[in-house]
Amino acid sequence: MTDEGSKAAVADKRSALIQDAFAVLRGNDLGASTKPGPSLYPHQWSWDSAFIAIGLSYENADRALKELETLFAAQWSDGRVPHIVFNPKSSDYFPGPDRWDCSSLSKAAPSVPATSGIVQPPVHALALLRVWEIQSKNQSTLKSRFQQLFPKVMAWHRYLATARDPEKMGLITIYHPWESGMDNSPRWDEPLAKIVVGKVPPYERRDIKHVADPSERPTKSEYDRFLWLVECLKKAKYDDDEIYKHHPFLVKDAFASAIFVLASRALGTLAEQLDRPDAERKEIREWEERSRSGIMEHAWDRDHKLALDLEVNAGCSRIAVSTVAGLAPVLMPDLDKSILQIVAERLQGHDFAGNADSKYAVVPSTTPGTKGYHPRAYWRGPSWPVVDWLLWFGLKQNGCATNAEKLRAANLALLEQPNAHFGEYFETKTGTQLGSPNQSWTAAVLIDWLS
Ligand code: 2M8
Repeated sequence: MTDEGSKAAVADKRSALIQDAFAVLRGNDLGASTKPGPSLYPHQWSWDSAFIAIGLSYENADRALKELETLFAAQWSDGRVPHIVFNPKSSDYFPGPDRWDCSSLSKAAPSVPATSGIVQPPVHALALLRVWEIQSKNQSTLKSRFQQLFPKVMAWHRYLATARDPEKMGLITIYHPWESGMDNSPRWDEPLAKIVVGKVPPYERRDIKHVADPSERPTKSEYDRFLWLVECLKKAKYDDDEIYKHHPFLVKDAFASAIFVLASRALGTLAEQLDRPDAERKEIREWEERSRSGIMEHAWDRDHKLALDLEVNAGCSRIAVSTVAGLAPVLMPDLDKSILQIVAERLQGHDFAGNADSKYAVVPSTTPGTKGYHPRAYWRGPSWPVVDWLLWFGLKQNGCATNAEKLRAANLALLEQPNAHFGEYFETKTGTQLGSPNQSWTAAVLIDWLS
């Protein structure tokens, strides 16, 4: 085949893949929101919907905004955005709305729709800005919808900057591994091991019925801990002050905090575009700056060359585990050049994308060989394309175009494999698709990468 011919073949293959990705999003469409996966995840998930909105915005701005509007319609009156908004038509997920019991325990929770009582990483402002930019030609028509969403996203950031950071360290405290989005990461093994599990009401797991190999999912003992933490949050009636007094799992999440920096920058840009008052812009700048310094001062570990999480209940000591979350500084815009160089080298090095055993130069969720590493288990080793998308975005915005392109190319090669099926995650050694196939956020980031 000539050069021209092979270029055209690649272009054809990619445009077919984009169409397949849109078909995944349509297949998971619940009408006004999108489920993360066809059967494993039947409700709306907070950070999934942000990525999904980005993907949708290439085809349908109205539907992309609807995705975020639906999520924010379920926002609590204290500003928190719940990690799950339950789809009343599905009962095939555990823990469901009855187990969370939010609206009867907390006045801040909406009674309809039913939601969970915890949060996920705050990528939403970044998504909103991307939708705004992707739809640059339709901004005047769409502006009023952005104006309506804006104060809700402000309230969300304010909640995180206050209730979730009472120490004003610039680092967001999470109450549950599910809040990190990296549920079963070895990042949480140490704090979880210290928890004395009390009486957990009986339960039946649904997740293990929906995956080919249940051993890839969290173990029974991990699930008991997850559910015990839910019981503790219920006992505190989801009240942040109460939770802070006694909760057995309080961790300053470095990755979520870096996302907060990135998202606050995006929110600031939107504030300008939407002519928001100066006082709001100032508040946003303060959030960004406080978290930026907090990460470098408290989480950045010079010896490990990684940002580490802090265990509040252990005097804010650092949890030294080598996972993808340690690369968090790269998500912060205008990162100091010397730190950027260190993090970019770490990212491309043997602990991460440069691992000699990997089939594609994608980033493992946990460094191979680390205590708690498992090549096929949930957040313990496999690579998540959506996380690589965030790292790619961080590299790009910090001027590391070549490294960013390497990461994008590796992910595209992975996702173009005939058996990739828009997998939720992938084994790095073999490139095997794991978890749920047709995962919405994988389709969404592929659309963004190829559009
Ligand atoms: C996974 O989390 C849920 C609990 O929230 C689960 O395991 O059931 C995580 O990968 C999380 O980051 C993601 O948002 C969710 C849906 O894709 O699945």
